[in-house]
Amino acid sequence: MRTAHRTCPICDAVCGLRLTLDDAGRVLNVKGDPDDPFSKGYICPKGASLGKLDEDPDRLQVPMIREGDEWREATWDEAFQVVARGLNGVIEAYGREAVALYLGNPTFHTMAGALYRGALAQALGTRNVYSASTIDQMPKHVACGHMLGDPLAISVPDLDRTDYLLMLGANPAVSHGSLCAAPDFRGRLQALRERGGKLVVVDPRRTRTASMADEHLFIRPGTDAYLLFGIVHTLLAENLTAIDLQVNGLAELRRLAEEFSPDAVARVCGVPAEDIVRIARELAAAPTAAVYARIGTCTQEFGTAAQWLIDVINVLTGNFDRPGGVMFAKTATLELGRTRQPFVTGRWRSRVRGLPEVLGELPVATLADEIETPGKGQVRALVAVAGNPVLSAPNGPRLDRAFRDLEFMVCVDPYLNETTRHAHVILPPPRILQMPHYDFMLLSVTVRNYARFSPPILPLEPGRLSEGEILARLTLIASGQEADADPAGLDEAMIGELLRGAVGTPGSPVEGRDPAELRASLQGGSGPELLLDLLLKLGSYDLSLAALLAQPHGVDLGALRPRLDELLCTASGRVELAPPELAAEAGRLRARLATPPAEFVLIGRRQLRSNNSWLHNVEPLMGGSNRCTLHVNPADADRLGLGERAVVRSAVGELTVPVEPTDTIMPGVVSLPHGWGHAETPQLVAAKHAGVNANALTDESVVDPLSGNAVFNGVPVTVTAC
Ligand SMILES: Nc1nc2c(c(=O)[nH]1)N[C@H]1C(S)=C(S)[C@@H](COP(=O)(O)OP(=O)(O)OC[C@H]3O[C@@H](n4cnc5c(=O)[nH]c(N)nc54)[C@H](O)[C@@H]3O)O[C@H]1N2
Ligand SMILES: Nc1nc2c(c(=O)[nH]1)N[C@H]1C(S)=C(S)[C@@H](COP(=O)(O)OP(=O)(O)OC[C@H]3O[C@@H](n4cnc5c(=O)[nH]c(N)nc54)[C@H](O)[C@@H]3O)O[C@H]1N2
Ligand code: SF4
Ligand SMILES: [Mo]
Repeated sequence: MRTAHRTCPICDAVCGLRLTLDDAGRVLNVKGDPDDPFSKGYICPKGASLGKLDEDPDRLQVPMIREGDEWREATWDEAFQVVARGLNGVIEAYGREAVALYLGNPTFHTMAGALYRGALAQALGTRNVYSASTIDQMPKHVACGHMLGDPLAISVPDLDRTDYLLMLGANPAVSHGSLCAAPDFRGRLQALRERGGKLVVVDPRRTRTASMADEHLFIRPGTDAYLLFGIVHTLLAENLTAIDLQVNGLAELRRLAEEFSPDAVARVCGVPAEDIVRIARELAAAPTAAVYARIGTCTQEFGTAAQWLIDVINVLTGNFDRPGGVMFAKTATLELGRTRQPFVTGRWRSRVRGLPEVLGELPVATLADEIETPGKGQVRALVAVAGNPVLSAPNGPRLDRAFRDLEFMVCVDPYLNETTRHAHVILPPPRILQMPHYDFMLLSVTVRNYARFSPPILPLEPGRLSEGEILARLTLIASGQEADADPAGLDEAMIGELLRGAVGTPGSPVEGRDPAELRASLQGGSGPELLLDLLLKLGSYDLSLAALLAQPHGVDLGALRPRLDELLCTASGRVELAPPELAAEAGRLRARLATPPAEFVLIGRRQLRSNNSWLHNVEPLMGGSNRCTLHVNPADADRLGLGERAVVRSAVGELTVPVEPTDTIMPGVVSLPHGWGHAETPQLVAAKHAGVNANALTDESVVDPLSGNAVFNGVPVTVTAC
């Protein structure tokens, strides 16, 4: 028996785990790591099942090649040769735009994903880059980009110090937090209340988080921007502002907020005007306060407007970039991707619908259009890494059909699933325990500054490729090299480029040094580890891979400190409260008031023992409340005469689903979890608990226009008895 430590890679909470393994490398149990200074032993049922997930017999062990309907195992060399032929064939026949790239959610969690996503996109040289960002947080990037100049400058609520937390469209008691890494989020919320603070939750459902709050307010789905404008209106009308930053656009903001009085917005959002006024006053009066919002407010028609108004409120109340308000983490690694160029979107547009590029990506809501619509630039091949868009993207069934017509598709994924079954080649990453782990992305949104590196717990079997090597080889193929090109070549190129940039950057810890000598001093057993060592050495905490290896439980780097000065990069040098792109949303909000509300709207929900589409093959996590049912308010269920099952129809699809009446959901709203719909999967456990694909109902033709983000909440539907 032996003990090993590792960060959990499943959700955003970055919990430290302590695993016990037998001599054969089997996981005997998984517990929270009590010595982790950040998670302090916290673990959830998913983390506790990491061993079962990792040892799932349905995980692919070797590359798979599909010929017609038949799958066969292949060697890595053969698989990469087929990939090279397939991609080069499409590129030669139609050009690089004919290849699309889709990067799924786990590319934000794995080292390989974080380090090679950019290189792979660049090597493919296509504008058809898509990712889970446009079905998740893209509105947040756009709002931060316009207000602060930096789309990656995402603040988090200072959970452990705030006196008042207004939370919209997030359910961290189930999701464990998102764009806010805080292990034991629930415990931190309890602590907030125990120290006399107040928690207010705004959600169309009385969630687990709402039921532990001081106050829960139902809101009509998709209308958060109205509610938030009502709060802004009140803060300005009652002179409750306490702005302590250099801002621009206050007069314009005042003009925009004029028409969104609490009375005017209450009719749309369903939150009573007196509550809106009271919350505005409470936010202003609290010693410190933070407004935090997540997926419920992003995946809606006014997603970007909502993200904008949230930070407007944080600024107006004097809670932006200060302890107890919202703050910015400072990562141990060099902050990459901060170009300090003015933030612009729409540098190119999608071919069919003309949707703007954001952060180098196009909206996944238009991927099917790009595959199906003939003409120059039509997508004919797809590289999909760690994603399951057939279940996760709007109108998934249309993508399911579109993928069938691709001339070539390669997936990097451990499973044969609803998406990867359309691939010609699947390249499986090794087991989770065979991969090193460092949260490049998530450690930029922690509620304390923190770092932790986990070396691989188990060695790779001879001949098995790490995920880093898989992505590096794909990148090399995409850049025109041979199928057997050495992945180390890419790592050296990336290290060289970073070093050359760093030695020439004034103020860098290695300014003026010799790149060759610095390269020689790097340590690490793989490309990703060498890159991590370098990025730590270029960071501002004087850390290295060796230093993190010496602290296997992680290092606490202190409470968050104000640092807007380092991040703000608008042309004016001020926080923009009413940038023109966002200000224009007021007009769209006004226009929308004329549309009569649908009788029923659909929203999603997350489940404690699930994670998007890929944990349903783990037996210990199945059962209990982890079922794909339609939540309906009992009054609605009675009125509609719903029995055990109902038929739900939207503009794009129809589903028959089991009904679960519950008064936790507001009347006029129904909720279906996403990630289900495993009817045709070879994963044996998941197939027994198939459920239906909620995204058969979500409409890919509707997006939040500024970010291109998909709309999963507030989808008009009809519900009838079955
Ligand atoms: N257990 C579990 N954990 C997860 C995941 C999972 O699938 N399962 N997924 C992970 C991922 S990828 C992410 S992005 C995070 C997301 O983390 P969260 O953002 O916390 O996600 P949800 O639990 O879906 O919470 C969204 C809430 O928004 C509410 N909502 C829906 N529509 C509206 C609306 O119009 N307005 C408002 N105010 N609320 C609305 C929903 O009822 C729901 O309670 O969770 C991560 N963690
Ligand atoms: N209706 C509705 N739809 C939603 C949402 C919603 O709230 N409602 N939420 C959206 C959100 S927030 C997100 S993030 C997206 C997620 O969208 P996707 O990222 O497209 O979907 P996932 O289900 O997370 O799929 C992850 C895939 O990665 C694979 N995988 C797991 N671990 C690894 C690994 O280590 N390496 C590799 N290469 N692959 C791995 C899994 O097998 C799975 O196929 O879904 C979105 N879809
Ligand atoms: S909360 Fe998230 S990170 Fe923590 S153990 Fe659970 S799945 Fe893993
Ligand atoms: Mo997500």
